[in-house]
Amino acid sequence: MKHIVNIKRRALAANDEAAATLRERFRTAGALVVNLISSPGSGKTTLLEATIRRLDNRFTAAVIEGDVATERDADRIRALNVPAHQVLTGGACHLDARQIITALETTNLLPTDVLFIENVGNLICPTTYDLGEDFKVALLSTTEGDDKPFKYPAIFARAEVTVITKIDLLPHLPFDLEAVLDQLKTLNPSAEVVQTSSTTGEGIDEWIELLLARRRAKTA
Ligand SMILES: Nc1nc2c(ncn2[C@@H]2O[C@H](COP(=O)(O)OP(=O)(O)OP(=O)(O)O)[C@@H](O)[C@H]2O)c(=O)[nH]1
Ligand SMILES: [Mg+2]
Repeated sequence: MKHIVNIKRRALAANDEAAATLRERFRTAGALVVNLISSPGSGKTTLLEATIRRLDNRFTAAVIEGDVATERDADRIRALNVPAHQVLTGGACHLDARQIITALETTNLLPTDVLFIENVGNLICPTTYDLGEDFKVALLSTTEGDDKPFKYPAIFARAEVTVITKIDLLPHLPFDLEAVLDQLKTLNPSAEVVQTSSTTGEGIDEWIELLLARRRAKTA
């Protein structure tokens, strides 16, 4: 058991080193880098599509997609004329910093104003892997249930921003929005919370403005 713990610690230390290299590279490029983390199907790629469609040249975007299999998510982004690189983990439940370095070497993603990294659909594994990002964004969809922040506290405590997605479905679901907001406040009092619907467009401008403000703060 002690042996396994040591191996995990060494892997995380190696990842931190690669993430520091990435962070410097992103700083030089002037790119805001956002690591999107949520369970499968909560709406990460759809939020990126809705964001790109509504951008109106407010910033340039590029995307790194992480999945166990298929190029489907990268293809969805490329269909909107935004550069995208697909990382295939072949089974691993998270992205690591070395995969991001390889993605940057393989595909022209920089310079860009905002680089989105859509992590592998999973609320647990991606949480501890630094990808050199400016901040993590947790997504929680209304269809997942209103008990999830307290059941998966690590990601909601670490994410500087939580996006509650599929807000258009609220009238049809037993989802206690106030209870979720209370849980988020307990886990991370300073986190920003945005409510979005990629179907109706609700909250997408607020999300874009949040990204713009954070990029301005980074490059000021
Ligand atoms: N009603 C509604 N459906 C949504 C919304 N956002 C996403 N969906 C639907 O949710 C499903 C999953 O969306 P994706 O964006 O593929 O989810 P994902 O988080 O990228 O999934 P993985 O990449 O597999 O982890 C799709 O059928 C979307 O159409 C929304 O705001 N409202
Ligand atoms: Mg996706």
